[in-house]
Amino acid sequence: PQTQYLADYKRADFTIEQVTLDFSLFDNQTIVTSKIVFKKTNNRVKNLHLTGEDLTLLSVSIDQKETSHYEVSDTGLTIKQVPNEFTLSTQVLIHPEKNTLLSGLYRSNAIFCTQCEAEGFRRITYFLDRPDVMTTYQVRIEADKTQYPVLLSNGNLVEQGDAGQNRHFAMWHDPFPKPSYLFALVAGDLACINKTTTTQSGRDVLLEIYTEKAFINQADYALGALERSLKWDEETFNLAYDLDRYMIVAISDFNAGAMENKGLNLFNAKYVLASPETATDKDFFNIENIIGHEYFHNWSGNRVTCRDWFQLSLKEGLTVFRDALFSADMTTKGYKRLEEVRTVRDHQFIEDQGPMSHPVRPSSYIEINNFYTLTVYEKGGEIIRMMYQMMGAETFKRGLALYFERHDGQAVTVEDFATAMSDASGIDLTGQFFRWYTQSGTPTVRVNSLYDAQSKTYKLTFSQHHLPTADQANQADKQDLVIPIAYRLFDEAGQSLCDERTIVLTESEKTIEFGSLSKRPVASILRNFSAPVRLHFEQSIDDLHTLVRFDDDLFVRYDALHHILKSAVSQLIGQQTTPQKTPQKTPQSIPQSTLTQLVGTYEYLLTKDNTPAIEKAELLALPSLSVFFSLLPEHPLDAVDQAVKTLSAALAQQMSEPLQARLSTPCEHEEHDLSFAAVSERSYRNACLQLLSYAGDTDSIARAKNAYDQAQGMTNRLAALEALNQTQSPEREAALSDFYQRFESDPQALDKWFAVHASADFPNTIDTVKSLATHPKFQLTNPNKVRALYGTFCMRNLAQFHHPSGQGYRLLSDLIATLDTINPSLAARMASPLTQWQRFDDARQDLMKTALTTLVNLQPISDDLYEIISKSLA
Ligand code: B3K
Ligand code: ZN
Repeated sequence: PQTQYLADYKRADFTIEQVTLDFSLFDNQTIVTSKIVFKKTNNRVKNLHLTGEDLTLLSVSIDQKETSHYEVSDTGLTIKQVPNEFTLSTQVLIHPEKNTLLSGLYRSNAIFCTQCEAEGFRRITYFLDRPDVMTTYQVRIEADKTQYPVLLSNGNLVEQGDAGQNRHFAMWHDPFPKPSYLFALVAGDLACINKTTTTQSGRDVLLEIYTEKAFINQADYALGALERSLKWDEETFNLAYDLDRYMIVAISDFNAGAMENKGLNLFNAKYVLASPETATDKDFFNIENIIGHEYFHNWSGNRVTCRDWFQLSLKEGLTVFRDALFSADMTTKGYKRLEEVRTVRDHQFIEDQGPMSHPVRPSSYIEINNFYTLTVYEKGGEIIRMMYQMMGAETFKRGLALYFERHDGQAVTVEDFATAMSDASGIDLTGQFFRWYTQSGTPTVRVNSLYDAQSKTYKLTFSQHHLPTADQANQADKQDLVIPIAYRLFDEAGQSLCDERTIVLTESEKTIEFGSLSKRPVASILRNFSAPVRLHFEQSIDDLHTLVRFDDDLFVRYDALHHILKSAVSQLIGQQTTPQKTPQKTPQSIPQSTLTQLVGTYEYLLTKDNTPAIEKAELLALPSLSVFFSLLPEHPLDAVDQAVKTLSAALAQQMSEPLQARLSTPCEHEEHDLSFAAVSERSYRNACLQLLSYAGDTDSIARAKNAYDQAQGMTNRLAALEALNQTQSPEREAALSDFYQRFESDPQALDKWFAVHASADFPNTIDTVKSLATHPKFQLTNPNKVRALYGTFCMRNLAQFHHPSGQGYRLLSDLIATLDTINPSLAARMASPLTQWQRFDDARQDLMKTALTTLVNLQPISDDLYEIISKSLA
């Protein structure tokens, strides 16, 4: 496999003036005829090289004359001695009906659809399949009338009609020049709902959602979310939609979450279809967020796109940040921010530590699909957030406006973005700050505090530290960054001592001093997670409790609570590992004082605190085993697992009364009510139910079963099922079989059924997973099913996946080997749990590496999988 380097970028030798595509769709083959107008950008160039994969070439002509001056290879077509300007016509035959890669043109449940980002268009026809070659598309689609009554492509419908032999055609024209990765086509028997909305300038836009007929009654929420997205982007950034029509199509078999093709978004059905019976409030939240994200790409991605794929974060980081602002406006800032914090700290930091660590703008790759990562997306979004934090909302808006004004219609680089933002703000983002884009790894910020009672001064010293990473292995590769750190001081009763301020750390160490403090203050640092760093700040347990109770920053409260819980878990592990002559018989227990203080803080949250309910729920939710395991890297998984279980059970018992009291108050909202107040109430109550369920006693089983039986909507039903899933009880079995009967024919809801099985922390779960893999509703060709069953087991069921026998690793490597022949991009993604072997003990490391070695020796092996596995063994 070949490595691509950013440093090798060269602009294309040809521009494409326009393209006309004709698709003749049949059940057993598709013929694609293309007419492309090329013009040399450099007259010394002789040959034209086009990319193409899995295409059968039928004919080639130049300016209408058939030619034989060409060479075909596995990766492309080279036309020899071409004129300076000419029209190339090719005809190729492709097999969408056999395409299980879900890249290029493929069929999903009898619907023809496309996925072209990043390099899927080359599987449709020979082309300059690179994002800096932009052109206008005219597309004709012809297919059987009965099977494919709906024929869609980008832009405007210009003509449709009969084509004889029970066939029909549609012709689409997209007036906006676009790169090939934004091309889309859909043909199928689809139902549609629509709505007309009006832009601020008074233009009508037709919004349409298409789905399989059976599910069209689950599309209303998505349509509403789309309308809210249009409105929000105009109100917030003054960015309006630019075509007369915006279409979204829900597809069952989809590798990604969704795709922002110009005027014709394709979505994973999971992020379109939802009803209160089949989807949770969290599903609705995700749908709104992703609909927003793809819509916002129309400006940050489509109108201004990437020069090359190394610049992927140019569109993704920016759009992640834009969708975050949107979702925060639709819920609360704190709630949305915690969701981001979890993604970055619990997952992106792990990516940074592992074999695939890379900067937000990578400088090399083998397979670009492997770089649609948390680093490019989420850390990329964090970089934009830091710009926003440093320049303020208004200046940020001006910067964005300048960027779009300067680069509309262009394919640009991350530098172009940083330059526009610098020019608008007067803050230099192109120098030291720019290292955030080029340096990999998670910085550590250490904070030391010193209070001097005599002089009544308090000093905070901040320092930054950067460790080598897999891709930048020398300490010399790591330089100091620009790190905005928001902070505030409180007294020990939680009274504020100053307003929030931000220190921008540019040097390796810096001290700030506060005067006139008659007592040692409590510092609230890295408020709102103002930079994607690990914070090392030793605070006393009392200070942490003060912050949890009284700080007005949800992130700091959440983080302080995690530190308290971590310390309790670590105390428990300390007891376990105390050397003893005879094996420990007495059950471990948390010191009473620790427990009392913790329970006091939880009771405060439940009864006295007036935080919005949806945020309270976040505080009440105990961190997962995997979070504790990351917080306590010095301890083996098994010890952490044991201690977390002890802690959870103790808390559930101690908190039983106040939690039950909270749950006994009647609900104020109907279960099908999707208003923010109703969602918040449900989240809070379910957090209480979940916490109670850790007791695992007969009472909590009965309570959860009762909640399951009473449930009308999916939010409450799934919460109850997850509570029951803590115990191997007949009640759990009964609920699971009820769930199956209800949702047998709803793929999204059924995915939850697979996932609940796979997440159960029982020794026999692995056998359940194996047997569910042969269930008639399970399909390896459907990424959502693979992720629901295997993804949940291998990525979210730490204790069972990492069973010391290594059977989990074997299960996963067998799966990956099979998947690599079906869908390499998915296979490569599924490999991530194995690539993290460095985090585990020696015995597990050996077993994981054995699994990886088996995989790296697969013959054949895809580039996707090879890159991930070989890097993790390097
Ligand atoms: N741009 C697409 C992701 C495409 C994934 C290709 N492997 C969705 C998004 O980020 O909006
Ligand atoms: Zn995106």
